Amino acid sequence: MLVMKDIMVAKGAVQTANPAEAIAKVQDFEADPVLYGYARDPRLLDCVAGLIGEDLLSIHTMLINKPPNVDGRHPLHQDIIYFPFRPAERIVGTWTALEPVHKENGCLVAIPGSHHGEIMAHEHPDWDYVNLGYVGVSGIGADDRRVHFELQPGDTILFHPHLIHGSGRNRSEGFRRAISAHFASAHCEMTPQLASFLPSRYYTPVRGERPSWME
Ligand SMILES: O=C(O)CCC(=O)C(=O)O
Repeated sequence: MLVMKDIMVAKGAVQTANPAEAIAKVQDFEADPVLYGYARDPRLLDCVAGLIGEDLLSIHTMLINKPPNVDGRHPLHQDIIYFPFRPAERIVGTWTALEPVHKENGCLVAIPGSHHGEIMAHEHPDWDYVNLGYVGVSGIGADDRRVHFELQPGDTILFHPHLIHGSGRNRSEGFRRAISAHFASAHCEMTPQLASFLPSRYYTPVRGERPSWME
């Protein structure tokens, strides 16, 4: 499990009232039965299987904690750049609100139709504080085509890994928490060259057949 501090807290630009306000993300929670219960939930897997088939691997998990008082923006990006699996059509991301999310607390945003586009070049945005590993599509800024996903707890988005998405600042007094996972079909190819420069992750069969490269 990887617990990521918010960059403003890590750099001492913001003092926190309690430890929860210091955390930006908890990644790779496969070893935690409660959190990982999300990625194993049959209701979620049924939706995922409807898009990419019954043989499923979970390839990334994340609790996203956007605390108040920090920048916390997530630049507009495509998740495909983080995964060594292809084709992209057989990867899907899920993102579930854990509390009401809206413009004020920095809900998820996305550019409609962008999943039809190619993989784009990404760069670190020119912001004063950007969390480690957060990159955005080169030159994109806050694109006016973006739409906001205002959701209630439990509402879940499923999205293509080419979809350009991100999130804004949390301007509320409270947290903006969400839980998220990515899944790939067990019939995807895994590209060792790509895998070699990406962080190592848990690739875990969660339904159906295992991929042949795991045998
Ligand atoms: O929940 C958010 O603020 C955006 C998260 C996201 O897009 C990501 O971690 O790739």
